[in-house]
Amino acid sequence: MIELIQFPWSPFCIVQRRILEFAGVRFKITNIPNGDRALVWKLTKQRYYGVPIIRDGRNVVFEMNEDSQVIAKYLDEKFSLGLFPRELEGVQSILWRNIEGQIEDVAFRLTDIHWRELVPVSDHLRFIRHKERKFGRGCLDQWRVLEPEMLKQLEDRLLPYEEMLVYRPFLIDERPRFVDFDLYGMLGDFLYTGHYKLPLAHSHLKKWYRRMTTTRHTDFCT
Ligand SMILES: N[C@@H](CCC(=O)N[C@@H](CS)C(=O)NCC(=O)O)C(=O)O
Repeated sequence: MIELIQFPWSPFCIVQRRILEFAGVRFKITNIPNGDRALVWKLTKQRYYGVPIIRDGRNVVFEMNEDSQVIAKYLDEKFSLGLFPRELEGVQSILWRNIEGQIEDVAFRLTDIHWRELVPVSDHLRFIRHKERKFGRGCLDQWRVLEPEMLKQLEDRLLPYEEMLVYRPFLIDERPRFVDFDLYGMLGDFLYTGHYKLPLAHSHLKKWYRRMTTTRHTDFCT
């Protein structure tokens, strides 16, 4: 059985979890503390410390760089999900850079504001140290101050996606492609704490999000 190694509010982990659910296969989730990547390090033979990774029998699958989609492509091929049709490759590549850049950048900060509710006490020190080394001293408190501004920024950055969904049930096609799962993961992270809702003005996006929560590959078999 496929094993997904993750922590539950990670946007990138939500992407792969939803793809596995969409595939309709049984899989196992192993949660690790954000600050302890020993299992990932061991399984990848000291080649990777990020999440998610998946283990599928003897195969351990993980990303090669910031823009690779190795795991999603592995699952797509294994379960013939149709997430990466060749004719959509270019447009998907441009979109996922925007989704994992512009959208993720705001979403994860808004979630991290509530880190005390998410991170077990045993992991507090490692969590703060990791964030402050990457984003500077006091970053989590600064993000709290910037919360209203960041919410507005997210709403603005989501407008193109809302516009795309006026005409189609999914972002670029009549059925979900990889970018739908990618955006779903970033928004799943944003919604994870329960402190936020999707922007009221983006009504098509809200309906799409609901659709994306339950959609199954079998809904689209011809
Ligand atoms: N492009 C990668 C990004 C994965 C990623 O950034 N994961 C974060 C957690 S959300 C991580 O583990 N970063 C490394 C770290 O925290 O040390 C993917 O799609 O999996």
